[in-house]
Amino acid sequence: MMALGVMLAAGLASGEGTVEWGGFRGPAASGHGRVTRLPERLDDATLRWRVHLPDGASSPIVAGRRVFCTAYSKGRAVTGALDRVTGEALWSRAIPCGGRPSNRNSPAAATPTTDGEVVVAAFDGAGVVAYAAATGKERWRFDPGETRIPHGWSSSPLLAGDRVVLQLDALDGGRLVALDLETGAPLWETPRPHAGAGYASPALASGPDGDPVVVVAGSSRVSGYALDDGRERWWVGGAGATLKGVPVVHDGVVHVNTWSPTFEEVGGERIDRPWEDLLAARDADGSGAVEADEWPELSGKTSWRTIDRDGDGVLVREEHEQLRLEMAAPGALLTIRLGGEGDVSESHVVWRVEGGRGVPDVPTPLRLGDRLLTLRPGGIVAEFGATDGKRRSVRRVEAPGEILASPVVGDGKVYCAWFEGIVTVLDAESLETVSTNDLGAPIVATPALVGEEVFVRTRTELLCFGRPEDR
Ligand SMILES: [Ca+2]
Ligand SMILES: [Ca+2]
Repeated sequence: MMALGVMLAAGLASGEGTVEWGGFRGPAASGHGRVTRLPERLDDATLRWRVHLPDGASSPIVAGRRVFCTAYSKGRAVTGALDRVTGEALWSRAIPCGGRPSNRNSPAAATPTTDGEVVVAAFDGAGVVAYAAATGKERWRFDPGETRIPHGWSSSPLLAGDRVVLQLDALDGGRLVALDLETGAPLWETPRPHAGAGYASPALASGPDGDPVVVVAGSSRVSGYALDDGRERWWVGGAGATLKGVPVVHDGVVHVNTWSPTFEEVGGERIDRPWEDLLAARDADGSGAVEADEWPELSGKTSWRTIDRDGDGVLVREEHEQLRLEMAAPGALLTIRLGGEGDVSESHVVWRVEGGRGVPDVPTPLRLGDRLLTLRPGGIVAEFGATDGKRRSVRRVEAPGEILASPVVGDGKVYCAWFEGIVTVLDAESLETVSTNDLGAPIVATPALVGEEVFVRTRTELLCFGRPEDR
């Protein structure tokens, strides 16, 4: 039974247009929840409801009384709304989906976004679809075409005013596309020829003149694009190969984590050597290129798909050069001052930490006051000075395995959801562990923090937790 307090809290927040957690990482993609108080433990005592969901890697979002989720089931891309207080299904819609699920990822990997009126969902293999938030009535669809990328298109759509921005990076190049939120019609499209495979999502920031700028982290570059017409206003080079997460915009700067595979991870056999040396070793038929059958150990594997960008079965000089350029920049945590025009690689990089402990791959860093909190596999929690990049502490919490979800914070508590199903709650000040909670199923999605509630989507369920005394 729901107590009056819960009903009231949800009721007060349920006015149309109230959007508490409207996209990936919540308000302004910050990872900071608009909350009153949150539970210290996620267990039977704090569980308010749990519902089964089809498989998915996307995060739940919340607007007023509704929670929205996406999922993938038997060739269908599913979008649904649930009652925030009871978990009851309000509506569910499905469209055909040609994407393929995997251990770590899903065609439903992109987190949907909403302004409280419309929900926009994106799927690998099904494109983008918009529904009325209240009824689930379909408003429009957009087909981005095929996106060649090893783990499937996963970038979350950005809702910015009257438009939706899509980052469509792929092995053979990328695009940034803006759609009209009302109709789904394309407003502009900007090619991103330097982009390779990437899974990052765009973020919204302001330019020096106050104009909205879309910050995009992709292979080789972090860029700022004008929201109004899509022109690239500034960029910073040396951004690595395959980026995830979302740029963290905070008070005139943006923090970005980048990642590059090691040479051993792409081919093993000294793929970083000059093209002429590679040809001498591999080009048996003297064609001036390396055909797949000239590198049988690699062909058919992810590493071959990574280097043969256009997927024609032939490795040519341009593809090799692009790979070397990306891999020349190791994984890093970098902070860029917003603004400037053109190449601001020299002028606007405030600090850069390359490699080493605490530099994250998949999870987005969390800004906590003058610190940046980062998560690494094996329970590694690190903090960096946000203004100087100095590594302040590295600790290990009780959580084995991978980390794919991003940390989020509310009510002085940081929630870290590890792939093996452990959610660690940390004190946001001391970073001491408050509780360790086993939810019993893999977690890829970033939790949502709203009001008095913590929403966690595992691969099989959506769970809602709240403080027991509030029931
Ligand atoms: Ca050849
Ligand atoms: Ca090729």
